[in-house]
Amino acid sequence: MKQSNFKSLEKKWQARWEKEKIFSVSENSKKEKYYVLEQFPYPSGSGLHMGHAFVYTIGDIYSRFKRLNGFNVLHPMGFDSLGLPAENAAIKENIHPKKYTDNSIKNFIRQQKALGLSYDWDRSFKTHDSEYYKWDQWIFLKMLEKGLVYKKKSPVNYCKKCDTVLANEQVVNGKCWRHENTDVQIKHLSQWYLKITDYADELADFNSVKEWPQVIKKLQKNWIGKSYGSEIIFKVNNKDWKVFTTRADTLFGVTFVVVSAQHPELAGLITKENKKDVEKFLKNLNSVSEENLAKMDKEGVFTGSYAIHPLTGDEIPIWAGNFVLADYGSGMVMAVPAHDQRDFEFAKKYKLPIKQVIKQKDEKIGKILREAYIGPGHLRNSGAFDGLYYEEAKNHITIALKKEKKGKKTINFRLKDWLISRQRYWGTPIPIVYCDDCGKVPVSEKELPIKLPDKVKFGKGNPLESVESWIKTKCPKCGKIGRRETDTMDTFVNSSWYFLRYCDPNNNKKIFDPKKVNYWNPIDIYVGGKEHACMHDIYMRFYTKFLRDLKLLKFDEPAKKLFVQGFVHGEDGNKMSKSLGNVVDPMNTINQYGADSLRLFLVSVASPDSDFNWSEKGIQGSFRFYNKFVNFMNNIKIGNSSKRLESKLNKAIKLMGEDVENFRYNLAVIKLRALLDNFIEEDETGKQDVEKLLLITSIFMPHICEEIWERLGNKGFIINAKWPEYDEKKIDKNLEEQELTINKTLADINNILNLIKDEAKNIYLYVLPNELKIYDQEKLSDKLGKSIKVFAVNDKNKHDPENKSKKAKPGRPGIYVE
Ligand code: ANZ
Ligand code: ZN
Ligand code: ZN
Repeated sequence: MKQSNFKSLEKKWQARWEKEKIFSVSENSKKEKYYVLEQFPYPSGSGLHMGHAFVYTIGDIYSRFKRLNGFNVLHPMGFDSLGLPAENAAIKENIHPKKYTDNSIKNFIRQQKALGLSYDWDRSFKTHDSEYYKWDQWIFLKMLEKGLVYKKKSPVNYCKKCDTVLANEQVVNGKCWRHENTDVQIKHLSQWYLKITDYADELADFNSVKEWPQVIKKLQKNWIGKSYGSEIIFKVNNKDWKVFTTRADTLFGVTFVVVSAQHPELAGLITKENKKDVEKFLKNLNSVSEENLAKMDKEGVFTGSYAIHPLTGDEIPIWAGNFVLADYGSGMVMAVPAHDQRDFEFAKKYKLPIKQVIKQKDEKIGKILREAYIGPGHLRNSGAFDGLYYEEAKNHITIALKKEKKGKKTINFRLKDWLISRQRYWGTPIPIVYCDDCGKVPVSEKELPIKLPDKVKFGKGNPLESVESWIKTKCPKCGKIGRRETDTMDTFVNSSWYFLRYCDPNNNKKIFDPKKVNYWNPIDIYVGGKEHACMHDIYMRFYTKFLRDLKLLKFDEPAKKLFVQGFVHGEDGNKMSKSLGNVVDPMNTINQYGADSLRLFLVSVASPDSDFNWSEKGIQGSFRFYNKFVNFMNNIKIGNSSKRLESKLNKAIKLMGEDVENFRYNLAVIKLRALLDNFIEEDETGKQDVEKLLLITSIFMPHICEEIWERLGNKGFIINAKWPEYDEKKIDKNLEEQELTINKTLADINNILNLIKDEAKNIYLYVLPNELKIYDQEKLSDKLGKSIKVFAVNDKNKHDPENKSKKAKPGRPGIYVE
């Protein structure tokens, strides 16, 4: 076997894995199940990029590790193939999105196979297959049945470039998530929503996803934004206007209320005298995103109306303001300028009264506030509640309000319902028919799937709107001709439940067999990107809870553990991008160095959860290791292993197992490299020990290990063998400690050499007499590349002009250089 034939060798093993369906699994197994999943890709025309190769390698190593450790491992792959990028790309290249997508998927599969990924390909599917999206539609109908789907007209985010509306989650700093330079516009449109907020409380509870990374939980927590507070009623012209506040204790400090400039009932508050002013204000208003609420200039205008304070009965002026969100709480706030900075700025600007109701420590009465006081304190200026500590007062005041039916405790969420309407072609059709007589009518389950029509014209607007023959259909209720909904669903709908379909991918009677799904799920380890924290990761949790409530699932959360991988940047440290010319194509690398070397390189630079830069030197280093490994195996002399090697091997098996289990692949690779050197240093090695080395290497470099495994006379695949057990008794602790001591000493010497800029010719070590046998003069000189003389401290003939031997301590020799 020559080193250079890695190409044919990798192809050979990929073909054999495929032919013998090595990675296909079933529920009928005595082994314990384990579900490893990497987020499935959107199959773009440009094929696999290095980031994909990285994520899949991370999952693949884990999957192989668990298999070798005796688990029944499900490791599937599919394609998230609906969505706007495919439609845009197809338009650009003037081919049909279906053709474009199918071609891309073929290419993707070829590349994934070239990486040696251990997928059960029989379970693969693509979401643009109507046999898949049929079940998106089915879930939609089920949600509709349970009151979790509605259509409403409201101000929505719209991206000109995407030519469609966006979900709240898809707006980042006021810009489109796909078009970083495009401001999102506000349009008033009637759109379909999924009521994810019904699950807000459960989604904000992370007890059953304790093992998810802290960062993800924190991002989700902020996004869901659970606030405990009170709802307080202010009467306006005898109508109830509610406000949401987290500071009921400041109720007596309210000096005005502010209603959102976008509030649908604002018009009813504007008096004749103020109409002109308000209109002028509204005309000049810019749309506000939540993130810059704190920074922006607070502006407003008096409406002319007054609200009645629920406890004092005072008349409180009502203003319209740009810093109040229409869709948070009730869209109106009670303003307490003394204790809220936004209100403070507003009051200063419009010369509104400021009334302090929380006493500051060491407060000088009458001192003018320079900014709002938001700290703790006791109440004052608050009637019967004076003297109460503010936290307590929240409760007391709310209870008092409740007695008079003027308020109550409540919880508010920042999370909004999920806007799923998209005015584009390449998505799941929404199964609704509009009938003049019956209104919005759901299609019956029997009619599913509502397939996308093939023949459409791309150009301006939603292509579906032009397909009259598809739009015109019988009303499912009365049979008269009605019109199909032309909005399609957000693609995140497709990925919200795909992990379940892998468990029963070909079921054409049901969404899936619950028995199969409940066997494999929840996912044991889910590998994916941090950017999905507040989108896919939350949607998937929502769908899981909904399907559980339909009694289809027996678990509450989709994944026990989530592993968030880092980014692979270009050699220059920038994000890989065509315009920077720093893109490295995994296929080129595979052709040049082989998949085994690429896989090894991807996990050896850094811990897989941190970012790292591509490095040509690095991949060459991995390739060198590969060749060293092959060389060693080619020239191996089978015999008996030394005690030293056995110690090294057992220790490596133990530690590498722990490293891999905890995703410290980079540390495992360091140990693997050292272990190979230990093997190479020996004259001969036991056959079983070589096999153990192969087994632990095979999770990183599966192809070459299968090859050598077979050559050593093993029947069957290495992936069907067992991860070696280690024998603690064979680990020689003394030896390990001695080597550690020697390495420390060498590091000390190197430090000294660095200090004196390496001009030394001779190095002398003074060691305690009982340690003399540890410090092998020859080996040390070899390792350092300089001559070293070792003396016992009590050696009368030693050369020691500066009396450094006095400095020797156990495990820490005295050092002299000249
Ligand atoms: C009075 C008050 C006094 C407030 C005070 C704060 C400090 P979180 O924690 O994010 O839930 N608020 C309520 N509805 C709002 C809306 N639609 N747009 C903008 N702000 C709104 O914030 C709750 C607080 O945000 C509420 O408590 C309210 O101001 C404001 F010294 O009420 B507070
Ligand atoms: Zn966009
Ligand atoms: Zn009808």
